[in-house]
Amino acid sequence: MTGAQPVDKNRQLDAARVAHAGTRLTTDQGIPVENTDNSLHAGTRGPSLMEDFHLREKVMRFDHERIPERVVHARGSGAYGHFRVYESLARYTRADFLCDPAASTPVFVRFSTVQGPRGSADTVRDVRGFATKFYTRQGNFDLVGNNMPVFFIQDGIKFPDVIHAVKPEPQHEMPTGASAHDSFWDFVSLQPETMHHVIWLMSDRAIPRSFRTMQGFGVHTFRLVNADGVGTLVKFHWTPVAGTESLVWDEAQQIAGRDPDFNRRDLWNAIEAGMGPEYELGLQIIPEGREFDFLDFDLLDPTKLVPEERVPVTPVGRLVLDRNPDNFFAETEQVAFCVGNVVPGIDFTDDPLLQARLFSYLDTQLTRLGGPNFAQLPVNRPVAPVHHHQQDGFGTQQIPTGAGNYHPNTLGGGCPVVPAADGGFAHFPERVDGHKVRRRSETFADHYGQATLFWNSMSGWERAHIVAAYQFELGKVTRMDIRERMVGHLECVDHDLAVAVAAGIGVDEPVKVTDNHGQVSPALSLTAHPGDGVRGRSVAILAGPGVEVAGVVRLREVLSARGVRVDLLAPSAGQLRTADPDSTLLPAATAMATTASVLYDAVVVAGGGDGVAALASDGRAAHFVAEAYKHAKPIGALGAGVELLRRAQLPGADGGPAPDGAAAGVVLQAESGPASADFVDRFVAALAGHRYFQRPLSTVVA
Ligand code: HDE
Repeated sequence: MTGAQPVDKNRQLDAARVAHAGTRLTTDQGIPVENTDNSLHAGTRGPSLMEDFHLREKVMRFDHERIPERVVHARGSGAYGHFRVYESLARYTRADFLCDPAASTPVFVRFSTVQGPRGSADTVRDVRGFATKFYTRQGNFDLVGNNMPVFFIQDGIKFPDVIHAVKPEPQHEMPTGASAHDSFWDFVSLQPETMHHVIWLMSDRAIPRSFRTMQGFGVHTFRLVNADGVGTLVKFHWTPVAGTESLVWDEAQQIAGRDPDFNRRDLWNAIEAGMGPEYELGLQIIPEGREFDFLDFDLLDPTKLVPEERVPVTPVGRLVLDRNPDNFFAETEQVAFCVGNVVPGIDFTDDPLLQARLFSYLDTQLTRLGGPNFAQLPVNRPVAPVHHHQQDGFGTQQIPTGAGNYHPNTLGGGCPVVPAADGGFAHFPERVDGHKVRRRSETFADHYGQATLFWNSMSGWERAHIVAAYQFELGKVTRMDIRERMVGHLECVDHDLAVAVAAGIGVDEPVKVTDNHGQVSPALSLTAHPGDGVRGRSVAILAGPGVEVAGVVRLREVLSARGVRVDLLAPSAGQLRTADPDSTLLPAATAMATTASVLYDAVVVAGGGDGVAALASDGRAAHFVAEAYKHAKPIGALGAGVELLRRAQLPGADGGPAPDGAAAGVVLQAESGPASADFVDRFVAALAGHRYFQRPLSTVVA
């Protein structure tokens, strides 16, 4: 402990907040401006004058608005929140914020994609960053993780290679926000250690429905150290309270065009609606003495996870995100995460990827944020007091006072002091010896076993999506030798997987060379984390003029009360004419043309003969329903609304024999009138189920 009192990060930020309400326009120097619409020129048609300091300052400031974007993770969205540990973890760590269940630690979290630039779409197939800055009383702790528990490479020296390969190709800077191109797969096919992470990337984990519904992982093995100096190895896990949910690929691609800000908007809106996301922090705890218990992989190898069935995840605390930033640039863009920001009680391991990161994050901020004083930016500033003899440089915002800017000193009263005992960060005195070598450990040698474990642990629909993703990505690779090499690697993962992928990309069926080890880790499936209901989902109610109000109102009430966003969509915007006397009960409708089924989690067709006839005569409504069905989403229909499902040609909706699974997630009420309690219950249950991949064709098109 530093002895510091807790400081509210939000209050600290007040010092930097500027409000313009009631103010007058000035220059940067505070000089009142007389006119900002016309530059100063000699005569109304004459040349501009050099002395126009307002023009020159205004344009100069504009010219320099951009700073270099992050070389990776450029596209991001941030939010503030707080974290609290459930019970003291003093047994394992002396990190104050992990030992005090009464302490609420302020945090800033930034979610991101990796490949695309700042303005790229949210829903591309990619890894998502999940970086958390804890402003603890002992200084900042940055947990800079991803939404997948493993990484592409084992050694940080390969990071520039994997990133060059996945980023747009240098000759033409294409493609944006995609790994489906030659250079990525060329690299991957030559670097077998990538196989485990790549199969995660081909899974639906790479297209999360929302930042609210994805897991986070610290990836590396870290070390906690308690007050007695005893170390414990840990893996960090974030588990979303809302459950793990993803989009389907066809939908993700469409959203990239319809609403490239889909995930960012979802996070912002959820927080504005008071329904910010929550995540549970969990630890896989491995005593130092058990480091070598895992004979099939090395805890220092970041391409490997520790199966939860072998070391369970212990829930230790909860993170809540509840406040949007005031300004995107000042906060979300300027936040600087550094893997080396750890507090006493949290330490590193010799994972060679982690070790390289310890250099990179500090270094990259110099270019991105223009100098060494980035820790003084409001979003980066610790709530713990900061005192040292580091000084000067671009953009310093502090005014050090007094003498003695060195240590030791007497001119400054010896301050700031380094106390002989207590408190300071002491690195874990791990014993190290060995020869200087550029070689990987033999214990890092297996590149396929955990890719097989992941494949074995998937449900049927998850496997179908993985095969389709490999086919899509490799199908875009122009070089046949790269496709063939990849099928060779997949054969080492699983024969059926390799055969299925090869069949879609024009590569000969591979000869069986490997026996699948048959091991499974159920926790790896998306289905393992079902979440806590329907909060945060969105439902479109389709209605036309002549809609039966009674059907819609109750459903809307129940859904809204459960935190579901309900939008009324109609052929044209505005107040709908209704079949009932009380039309005021309906909100103004949004025009269907301005939105799409891919932007909703579910759709309900309202009843009322005239209304449904109007919808049926507008091709968009049937398309809306058919597309939602294809994407395996819950569908409801009330009274005459059932007719639209027939128009949309949903399997079985014409009254004929329904193929197996066709009715899954489809909730109907044949009678007109109010939505019955039974209908509402069944629809809410269907909505909680999220997707119905047992429907015929859905896994193929998705
Ligand atoms: Fe990063 N990474 N990374 N990374 N990373 C950056 O830092 C780097 C790695 C991750 O929202 C950069 O400030 C190297 C693993 C996230 O601001 C840069 C290596 C994991 C973010 C950098 C890795 C990550 C970054 C770019 C291999 C998951 C976004 C700008 C040794 C555990 C943080 C910046 C934010 C950002 C380097 C590997 C996650 C260049 C050299 C493994 C979430 O410093």
